[in-house]
Amino acid sequence: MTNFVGGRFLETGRTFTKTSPVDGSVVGQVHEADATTVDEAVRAARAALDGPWGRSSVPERAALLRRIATRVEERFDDLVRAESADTGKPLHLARTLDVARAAANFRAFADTVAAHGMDSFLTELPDGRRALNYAYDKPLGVVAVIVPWNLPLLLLTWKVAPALACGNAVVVKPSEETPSSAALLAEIMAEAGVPDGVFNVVHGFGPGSAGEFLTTHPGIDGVTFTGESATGSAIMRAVAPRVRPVSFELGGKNAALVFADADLERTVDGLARSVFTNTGQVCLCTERVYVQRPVYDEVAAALAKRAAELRPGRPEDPDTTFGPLISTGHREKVRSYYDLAVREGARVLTGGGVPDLGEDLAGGAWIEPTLWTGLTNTDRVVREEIFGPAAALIPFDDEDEAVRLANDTEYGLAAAVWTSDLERAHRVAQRMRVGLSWVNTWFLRELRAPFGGAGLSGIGREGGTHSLHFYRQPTNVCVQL
Ligand code: NAD
Ligand code: 6OD
Repeated sequence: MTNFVGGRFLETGRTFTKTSPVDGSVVGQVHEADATTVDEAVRAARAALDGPWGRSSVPERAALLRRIATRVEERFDDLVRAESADTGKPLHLARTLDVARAAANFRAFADTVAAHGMDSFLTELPDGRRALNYAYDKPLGVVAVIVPWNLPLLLLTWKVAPALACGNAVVVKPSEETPSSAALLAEIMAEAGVPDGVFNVVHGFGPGSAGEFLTTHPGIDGVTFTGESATGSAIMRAVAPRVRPVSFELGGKNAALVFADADLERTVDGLARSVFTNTGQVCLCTERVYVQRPVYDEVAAALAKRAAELRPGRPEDPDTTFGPLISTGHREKVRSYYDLAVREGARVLTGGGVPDLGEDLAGGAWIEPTLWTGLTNTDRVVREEIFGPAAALIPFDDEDEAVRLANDTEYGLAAAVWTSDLERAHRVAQRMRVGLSWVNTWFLRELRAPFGGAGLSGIGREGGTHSLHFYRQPTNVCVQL
């Protein structure tokens, strides 16, 4: 896999090996961008902004985004295979979640930008002077886009689509764990007619590699980042000397609140999805399940049954419902939390270890879906983000206690409230200190709604016009009449 700079596919002479988390086999060699390559990418982006792209109109850009979406759909199966090869996720998940959303992201932001107007004011001063004030939108400029490995294409396009819609040029750094779909997207961009330099891809790692070279480059005008909170903090420090804006979607330690009046079948179904989807590697996944005491045992038993029914296996097997973690390195982190939970006094309801899936998959990053009881909010496994298929079930007695427990975290990304009491649903959803509260559902997305987090979970909001706020610089023009 090569870098994509100024419309050219670039080898760098230094490669790293991407391996499959399914069985440890080689997926491919990736050309790591050095400081010179990153510099070329930033310069190519700047040159694009100084050329015709910098004067492009909103209808032209909206049409381009729709062409990209169409091309994504035409190369749908290639993208599904690439995404699944890097992550090990079941093909059907890559199809229905990741790649479907990539096309949807481009269409959604084509619509959003086309419908978006600008502020204007007729100013009338007491001394009789009158003026027309309007806000003229300019792009932010050269935007660094840095994304993680869990939903690689979904998260990358969620940023690139609004950035291009607003007329920016981007330098994208995908995760070192998931270079393949970004490499394919570079081909798609060229095929769709995106001008040279508008979309650039540099591969590599974070510190001492492409990530750091990009965030410390003086030519970037802002950074949009999705990943760990600690990485966000490092990126803030990197851009601080030049005071560049950042947009951050960071980690989570999301709570589900299950009230005794909930439809329990639907609730357990939703909980199973929210704890185990993508092997728990979605920032929105539930890792804390607070259950009202009268239904606690019933919910715990039903959820454990759902965990036991998950079927690990190769991504192309239609019966597979559960993939591996992203890497054996990440598995070590998740496993250390499994061990810590036991030391902290957890009762392991199900899972808790590494499964034996036979010789064929022995080189993979497999882990068991896991549920614990017996933990409290003071335990580290209940406070720190694990980013794996594991959750602690904790009982509560009344609404106030549930809200207090759920909000007792430094994170603030998402919550899910399960209840059939309409007033309670709204009341509790609004009391959650998060960017997004779901009621009786999970990961149901409206792409125009604000998306983001409070506290350690991020800075800013994405989605619809909220994304436009980061990627545009409104300039006030005041005309005396
Ligand atoms: P990560 O922070 O380790 O890496 C994310 C990206 O940042 C990668 O491309 C990596 O190479 C790069 N990077 C790492 N250090 C860097 C540095 N010092 N400078 C510049 N770039 C650097 O995150 P990850 O392990 O890839 O992803 C998992 C994390 O992402 C979890 O914490 C998860 O909650 C979070 N996440 C959040 C959201 C959200 O929307 N809030 C979405 C997905 C994932
Ligand atoms: O759905 C989205 O738009 C989004 N940003 C999801 C993030 C998922 C985190 O892993």
